[in-house]
Amino acid sequence: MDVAEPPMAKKLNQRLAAKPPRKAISSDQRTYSIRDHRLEKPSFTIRQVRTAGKIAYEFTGDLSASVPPIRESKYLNKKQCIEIYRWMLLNRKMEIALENLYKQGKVVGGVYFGLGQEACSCASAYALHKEDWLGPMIRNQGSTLVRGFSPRDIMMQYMAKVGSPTRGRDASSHFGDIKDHNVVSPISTLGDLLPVLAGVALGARLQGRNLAVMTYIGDGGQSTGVTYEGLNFAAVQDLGLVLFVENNLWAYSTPADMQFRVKDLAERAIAYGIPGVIVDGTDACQVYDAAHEACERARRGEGPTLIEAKMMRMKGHAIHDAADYVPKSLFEYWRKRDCITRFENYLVNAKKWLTAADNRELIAAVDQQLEVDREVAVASPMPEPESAAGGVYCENGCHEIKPKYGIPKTRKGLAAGPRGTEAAVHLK
Ligand SMILES: Cc1ncc(C[n+]2csc(CCOP(=O)(O)OP(=O)(O)O)c2C)c(N)n1
Ligand SMILES: [Mg+2]
Repeated sequence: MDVAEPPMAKKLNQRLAAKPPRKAISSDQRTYSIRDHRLEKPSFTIRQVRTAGKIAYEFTGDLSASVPPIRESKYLNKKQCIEIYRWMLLNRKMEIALENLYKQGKVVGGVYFGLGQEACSCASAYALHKEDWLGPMIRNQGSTLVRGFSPRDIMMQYMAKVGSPTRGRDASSHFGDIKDHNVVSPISTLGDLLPVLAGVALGARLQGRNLAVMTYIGDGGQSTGVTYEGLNFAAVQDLGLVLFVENNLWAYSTPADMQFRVKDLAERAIAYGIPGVIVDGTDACQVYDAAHEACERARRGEGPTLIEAKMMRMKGHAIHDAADYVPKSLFEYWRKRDCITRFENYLVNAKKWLTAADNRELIAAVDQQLEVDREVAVASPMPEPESAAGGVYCENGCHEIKPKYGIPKTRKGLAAGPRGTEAAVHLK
C-alpha cells in the first residue's frame, strides 16, 4: 500500500520535478542566449563550386517542409494587422509600377526591389512613433511609405522629377526628410547609416529625449568595419538604435555562407553586449513584435537591439541583375513563403478578419491609389537645367537649424550618460 505524501513534501517534489536538471557548467565557461521567434528553422547551405572554369552555387538542405503559420502577435490588433497588410501590398505594387516605368524608359538610373521583404520593411517601420527616426536602405521603400512618403513621391524620385523629394537632383532611393518625416536618406556606403543614426539618438538625448531610431543593414553590409563602430558606439552609450539585419541570403552574388561563419547573425549582438533576436522576416507579426519591443527598450533609454530577419531576396540585386546564379530551388522554397500571401491567408482564412470581398476591395483601392499616383508622377515636369547647381550650399541663410526637441543640454557628463548615470536621471 502506498503511503500518502504529506502536502508540503508533495509541493516541493512537484517544484523540483518541474525544474530542468541544472547543467554542470564550470566557472570558466559562460553561456549566452539568443531568442529565436521563428516557427520553422530551415537549415541549408549554399556552396560555391567551380566547374570547367565557371562559378556556380550549389545548394544542400531539405526544402520539403510545409509553410509554417503566422505567429500570433502579442501586440497587434485586427485594425493594425490590416493596416500593415495594406502597406505591404502598396509596397509590392508600387515596385511593380516602378519596374514598368523603367521598362518604358521613364526611370533615370536603376531600380532596387524589396520583393519578398515587404513584411520586414513595413511591419518594422510600423512600430515607430511619429517622433522616432528611420534610416532606410535600398530594400526599404515600404518603410518610407509607412513613414509618410507617398508612392507618387517615390515614383517622381525615380524619374528625377522636380516635385520629387530631392527635386530631381539625386537618384533612386537616396531621399529623406529630416524636417517632417524624421527619415535620414539612405547612404550607399554600406554600414555608414549606423553611426549617423546613433548620432541622431545621441542628439535627441542631448535635447532631453530618448527616441527609437531604426535602421537596416544586409547580410553583406554587416561585414563592414563601420557597422561595428556604429553599433558599438550605440551600445556603450545606451542609444536607442534598433538595427534590423536583413539576412536575405545574398549580397549581390555572394551567398550568406561566404559572408560570415557564425550560425546566425543575431549572435553578433553577444559581442556588442546588447540583446539579439531572430525573426522570420516573412512573418509580419514576428517582425512587428520584435521591432515594438526594441523600440520600447530604446525609448526607455536602455540601448540598442539587433534583430536578425531571415528571408530571401526574391529578385536580383537591382533591375539589371537577372540573378541567374541563384539556385532555382531556393526561389521555389521562398516563393511558397511569400510574406504577402502568408499574411493574406492569415487575415482571410485563419483569423477571418477580412472576407474575400473585403480583401478584393482593399486590393482594388491600392491599385487605384497607385494608378492615380503613377499618372500624376508621369505627367509632372522635370527640373529646369539651370536649377542643377542650386540647393547644394545654404544660400542667403535659407536654413535656420533649430534644435528639434529642446535646447541642447551641455551639462558636463550628460552626453556620455549610460543608463543609471546622469543622462538617465536627467531624462526622468
Ligand atoms: C562599403 C561598400 N562596399 C560595397 C558596396 C557595393 N554594394 C552595394 S550593395 C552591395 C550588396 C549588399 O548586400 P547586402 O548587404 O546583403 O544587402 P542586400 O542588397 O542583400 O539587401 C554591395 C556589395 C557598397 N555600396 N558599400
Ligand atoms: Mg543581402
